[in-house]
Amino acid sequence: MKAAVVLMAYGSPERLADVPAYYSDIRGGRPIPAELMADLVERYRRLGIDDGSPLNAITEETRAALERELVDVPVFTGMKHWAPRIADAVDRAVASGAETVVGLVLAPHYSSMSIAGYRQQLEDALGGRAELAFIESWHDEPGFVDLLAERVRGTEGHVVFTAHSLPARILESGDPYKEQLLETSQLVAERAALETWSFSFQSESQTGEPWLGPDIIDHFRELHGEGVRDVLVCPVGFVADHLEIRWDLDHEAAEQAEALGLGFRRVEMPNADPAFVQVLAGLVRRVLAVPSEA
Ligand code: FEC
Repeated sequence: MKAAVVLMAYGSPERLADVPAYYSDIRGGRPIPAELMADLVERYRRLGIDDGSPLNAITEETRAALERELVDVPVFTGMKHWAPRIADAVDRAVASGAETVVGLVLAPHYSSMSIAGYRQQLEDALGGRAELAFIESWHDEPGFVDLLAERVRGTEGHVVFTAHSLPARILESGDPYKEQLLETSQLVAERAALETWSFSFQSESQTGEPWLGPDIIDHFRELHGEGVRDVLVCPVGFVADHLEIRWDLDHEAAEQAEALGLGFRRVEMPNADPAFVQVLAGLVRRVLAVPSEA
């Protein structure tokens, strides 16, 4: 049976001039207040995207490494909000002769407001042309937990696990997102034998409704009030360096920590680390029921 992988990522504008079209795609056509647009353009400018988009480059590096690892299963990148689109990746997978398409998202936790959207785009594009093997979530994958545990083990700081916030209304429909995030954090903390850790959300958007909290900025204030003096931030809901890491954490959260007199460090992201690529390859092999070579 011939298979191909559609490796899905959020996607990022390639240059500053792309930001309005990219933001419109994220908003699904809903109007964007001018000040929010200006603010986003400024964040990307300060990130230096005209010299290269970190996320798109890392996604390509990860794709190529995964394809080498899988040997005879081609891997095509599909972005949720930028090019190459998920639909283009699906067309290329089908053209490669795949009878089964594996859908794998570079985000470990399921939510109706994140992974379900990737799945919808993939299913619409596939239109029954091949069998779909979609990996819904991999938040408790032992290799992923080990990889994060390696990065926090032995720290003397208080570990703050983080993930992208979502509108709080997701909890009313029994969405597993928050539960899965706490499970990953708990598993990593146990594996690394951490003495002190907590979880907070980050990167909330201004959409006029309540989002899941606590937000990391408020959380730092609480921790400082409790006597914590050093934090090590470990994002569990993202796997690559991008705007939400390099701006929201390395700039905004770090600035807040400095104002409080809190020592701030962040773990390295998995990016295209060979150990992380092994984790992804294991997920694909399992869903295709191909035995691991290891
Ligand atoms: O580096 C980059 O260029 C892209 C960084 C990036 C990642 C990312 C991941 C997630 N998001 C999730 C949910 C939402 C919801 C909204 C929303 C809005 C934005 C905006 C930008 C943006 N997100 Fe994102 N997200 C990234 C970037 N995200 C830019 C728009 C400006 C802003 O609000 O700051 C609100 C949409 C709306 O207004 O309707 C909801 C979730 C993830 C993690 C899972 C995943 O990676 O798919 C959940 C990376």
